[in-house]
Amino acid sequence: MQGRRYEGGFSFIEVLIAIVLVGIAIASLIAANSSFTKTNAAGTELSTAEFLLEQIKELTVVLPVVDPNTGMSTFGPEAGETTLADYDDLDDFDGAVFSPPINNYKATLNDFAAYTQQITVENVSATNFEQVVADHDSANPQYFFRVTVKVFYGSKQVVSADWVRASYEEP
Ligand SMILES: [Ca+2]
Ligand SMILES: [Ca+2]
Repeated sequence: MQGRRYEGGFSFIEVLIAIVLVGIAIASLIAANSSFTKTNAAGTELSTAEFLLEQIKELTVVLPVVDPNTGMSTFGPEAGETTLADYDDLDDFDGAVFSPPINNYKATLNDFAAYTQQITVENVSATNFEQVVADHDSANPQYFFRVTVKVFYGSKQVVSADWVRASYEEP
């Protein structure tokens, strides 16, 4: 009796089980592929945002912390500095929003128009960089500046980084 079962080939139940197993395998392959695609897209978004953050860092790191002409008398763009091309010190970038983003030569990157760079420059306490103090406070001058750059994809923040720079200019 046992021999006969194998001679007769696969039973209907066996074929059904095989079909179900193959179906499950295909479905999980498709699911794995789609989650890989999603992960990959998130990776591209992250590396693009990090690149755009780095552009701001490279652009501002070569600029003096306070204006070469007016020193600490103005926080933000000086009078007459109305466009990005005029910005010549770090605090000129306080509150700047670039959408489309810019590169380290101040050129607009239209290919990344979905991204936005947002920059904040703040005076921080010399003894605690987490403590924000008044901008260019002449009564209690602080020489440390914290730069925060956030990069958004649409309205979603993708990356954020901050660093501290010091000015040794007289207030
Ligand atoms: Ca300036
Ligand atoms: Ca300035």
